[in-house]
Amino acid sequence: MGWVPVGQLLRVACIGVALQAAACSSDGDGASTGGDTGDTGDTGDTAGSAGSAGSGGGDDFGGIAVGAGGGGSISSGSGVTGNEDSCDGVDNDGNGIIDDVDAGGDGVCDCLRIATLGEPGRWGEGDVFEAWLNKRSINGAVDLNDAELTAEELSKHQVIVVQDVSVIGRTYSSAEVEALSDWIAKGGGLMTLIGYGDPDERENVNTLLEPLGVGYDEQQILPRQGGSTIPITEWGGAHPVLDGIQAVGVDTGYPVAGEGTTLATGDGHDVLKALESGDGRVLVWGDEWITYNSEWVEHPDYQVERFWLNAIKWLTPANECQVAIPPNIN
Ligand SMILES: [Ca+2]
Ligand SMILES: [Ca+2]
Ligand SMILES: [Ca+2]
Repeated sequence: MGWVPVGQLLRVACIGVALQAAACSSDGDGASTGGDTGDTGDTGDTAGSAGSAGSGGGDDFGGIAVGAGGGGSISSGSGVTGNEDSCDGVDNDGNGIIDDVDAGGDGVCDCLRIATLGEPGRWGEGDVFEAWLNKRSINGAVDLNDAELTAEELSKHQVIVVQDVSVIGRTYSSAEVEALSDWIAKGGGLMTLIGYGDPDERENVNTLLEPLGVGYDEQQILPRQGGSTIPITEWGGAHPVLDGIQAVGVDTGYPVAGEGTTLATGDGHDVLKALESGDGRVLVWGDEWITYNSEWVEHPDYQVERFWLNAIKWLTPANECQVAIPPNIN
């Protein structure tokens, strides 16, 4: 439901694309000739192609170049090395953490196995999974979209982020819900998002969350006049996910209700809960705007990128793929 002032759109679009590849700079004054400032879908398309083209060595994220074709080599562009582990499921350097590799020092483990369910949102600019994450790890993000959730499929992933699952064309079966719950109990990390705009969007994600006793409430968090996201500034005390976080925006999401520790509240609603289930961990966030990297380009007052780094790290098993988060990331 997002609305971006037209005056900002040109700049947002160019910056958003620049985050993903050199598309903006290679396009010269493309922003002024494009003219189609209102079509956020165009930028999404660009993001998709730029993400895969990014393997060519453009280093827009300050450190790493990911080998072409995924699964290739990842090398440091900043000279930050010193870790002798490699992505093979073995603790090669014997420091107690399997595959703790981050050659670029960007805070995302290069060996991370992360996947998304459903489709990305289309309201903001940029896509955290197509662009930001793909630049920071070898595997990038696996797009499971409407795939059947089976034990075999889920076992391939350490972290799964649920995007818009109102569009998958079915309701998740009890077998799929059970498979997901089992995967979490065995150490999987699940994060759910909401606020994509479909009237039925709560149904499927709440189905997935039901065994955990948490879900999204019916009463939508109303948008604020003027089109900007609502800054969430009330945080629930000491928790690794909240390190260095003062504000993150939400826009037309849904409150989080039920089990878990409330980590964030805004406009009188709980918007973030954290749960542990067996060996796994779950974060339930009441919006989807954090998936648009325009949120941290346009909002230096938000710590969206750091929030993602904290969340992914906390959701990743404690003895796998744990790398340090750089202190200078907002
Ligand atoms: Ca290690
Ligand atoms: Ca290893
Ligand atoms: Ca990395």
